[in-house]
Amino acid sequence: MEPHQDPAPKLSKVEALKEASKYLKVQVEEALAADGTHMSEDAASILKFHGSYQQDDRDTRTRLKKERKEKAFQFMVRVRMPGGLMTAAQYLVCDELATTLGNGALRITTRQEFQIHGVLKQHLKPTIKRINEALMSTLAACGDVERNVLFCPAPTCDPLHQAMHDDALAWASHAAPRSSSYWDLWLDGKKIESLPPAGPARVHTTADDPVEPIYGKTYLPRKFKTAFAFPDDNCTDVHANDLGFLAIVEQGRITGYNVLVGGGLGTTPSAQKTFPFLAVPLCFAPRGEILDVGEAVLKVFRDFGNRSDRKRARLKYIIHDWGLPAFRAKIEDYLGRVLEDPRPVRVRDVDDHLGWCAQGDGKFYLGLPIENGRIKDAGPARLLSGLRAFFQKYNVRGRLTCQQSILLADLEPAWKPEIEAWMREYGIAGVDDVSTVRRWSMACPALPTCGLAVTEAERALPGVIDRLESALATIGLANERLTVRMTGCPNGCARPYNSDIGLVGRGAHINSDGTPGPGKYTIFLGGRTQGDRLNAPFLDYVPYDDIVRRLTPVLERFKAERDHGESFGDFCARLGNIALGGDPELQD
Ligand code: SRM
Ligand code: SF4
Repeated sequence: MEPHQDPAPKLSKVEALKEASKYLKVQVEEALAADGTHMSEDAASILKFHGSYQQDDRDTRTRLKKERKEKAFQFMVRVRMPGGLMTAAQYLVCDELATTLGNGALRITTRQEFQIHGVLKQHLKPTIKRINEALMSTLAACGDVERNVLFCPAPTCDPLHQAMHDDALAWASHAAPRSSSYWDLWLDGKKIESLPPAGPARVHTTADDPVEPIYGKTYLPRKFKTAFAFPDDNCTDVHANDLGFLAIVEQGRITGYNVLVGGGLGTTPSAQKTFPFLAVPLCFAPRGEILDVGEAVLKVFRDFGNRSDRKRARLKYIIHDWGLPAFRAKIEDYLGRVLEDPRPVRVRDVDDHLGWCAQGDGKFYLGLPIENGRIKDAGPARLLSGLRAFFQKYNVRGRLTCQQSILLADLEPAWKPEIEAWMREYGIAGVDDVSTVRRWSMACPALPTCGLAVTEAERALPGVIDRLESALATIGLANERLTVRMTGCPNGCARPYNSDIGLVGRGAHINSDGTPGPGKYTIFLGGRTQGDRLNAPFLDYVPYDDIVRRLTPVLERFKAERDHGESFGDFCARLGNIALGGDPELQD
């Protein structure tokens, strides 16, 4: 279909709010000046652009309602960290804020950021201010803008990692909002840049705005996500992003990138117009042209994305509705030149960067698995205290991965015994202490913080993994690499739709005391660990306690019938979910 716009679409409410915010300011300024524990929905909508979500503690919701009290309002603050990079000092600031003004835990996200939950309204400003003083930011960690830019966090000293680091940071700067509202609201007008200043727009169109030349007054129709990846290490899950840069490596250096477009996983099962989609190759761009091509993609999304129906306001729907050739023609139109065809390259593998790894400069980095990204003290496992002690002692860099783990960089070989003693002292698990299936699993936060959660995820997945570990050991698959990803609703925050086994919250379960229980899940099978194939629904509304029982026969068949070297996801995709005992009604 040719590109077209609905002649007179009724704009969604958020569009009017963005316009009225005067570049992201008015409603938040008023809300911060007012008393009270929370802000209006309108102000909370604009607050997202500043990196914070208004939430409430859902564990106490039913009780408080019965007692006719207001919800336990609190805010989640997301710290933007391109590539998950941080210094020891920055880690310690996040730890201090989580401990003093948050709920006592830090949460590594699937997009290489920290989230601090449980911040009260009166503590929002000191929290965000402190983050900026440590040369980090929360600007655009959420909202209808380019989000945190992902790239390989491995601190490997080679020209490839350095080139990707430079390119990704250049893009992150270029795509950052330019309005000064952020500094006015949180830093009393004192500008602190955590990224290099953005510079002028490069792809000029008549719609360019003097304050926000890329975004304009109403920013993007919806969130927009970018990742950089290597074909032999897709650790950023590049295909799940609106915009992907897949490195083309020739004679030991990155000459450019295959530009991928249209990835996005959010879906509403009751609305057929929504679906998960993996990014497809658009073109090849030499290194020097990625800012132009990226900006053209952002601007086409800005100008043609759906601003009346937020459920359909992602780049993937433009590409689906127009077709890739028409989309590519529009990008060429914005750029004023013809694009080169993509190179015949696809992702081949993923490295989670865990364990001791040589950096290439005589030093090592240590990748620690953090179950579901939650850094907290729990009984003998004192991860929060342990990492604090580590960064107080060693002034080295840290990195966050898209698998919700942390890398400790720049370690001298001679430090290994004392670091291993530190891990024992604080009960911190190394990669050899966790099973393969736990290592490759992820869950989103879901209850009690996420306002959209239907079921548990982060608090429920460890129990599923316990049972899966024993099933896999019995079947003889204990060392099999397969990704298990659970979310508390179909929005896909832990990227369940391209994993080997996806568990997506579908039906709420209410305990006798009125609190929500683990719930029922849709099981998806047949994705790929490499992240470049969607899985398909296998069974729907499976009660939490039945998940592993329903998976066991499929795992047994895999063990008995797999082709040589075949992965679990490939096996499921080859046989199809109906042949594996799946519900035929769920298949298209
Ligand atoms: Fe997400 C909304 C958590 C990565 C798709 N996501 C939310 C909110 C903010 C709920 C809300 O809107 O009120 C969740 C906050 C929960 C909490 O209490 O912390 C939330 N999303 C997360 C995180 C923390 C999950 C995690 O386990 O780490 C991830 C934060 C990443 C970051 O640092 O920015 C997170 N979210 C993702 C991803 C994965 C990715 O980007 O690689 C996706 C799928 C990819 C995509 O965007 O399509 C994702 N989140 C969504 C959606 C569905 C969007 C859509 O197009 O339909 C929503 C709902 C929405 O935006 O309305 C959402
Ligand atoms: Fe919340 Fe759903 Fe995202 Fe989980 S997948 S964090 S429940 S929006």
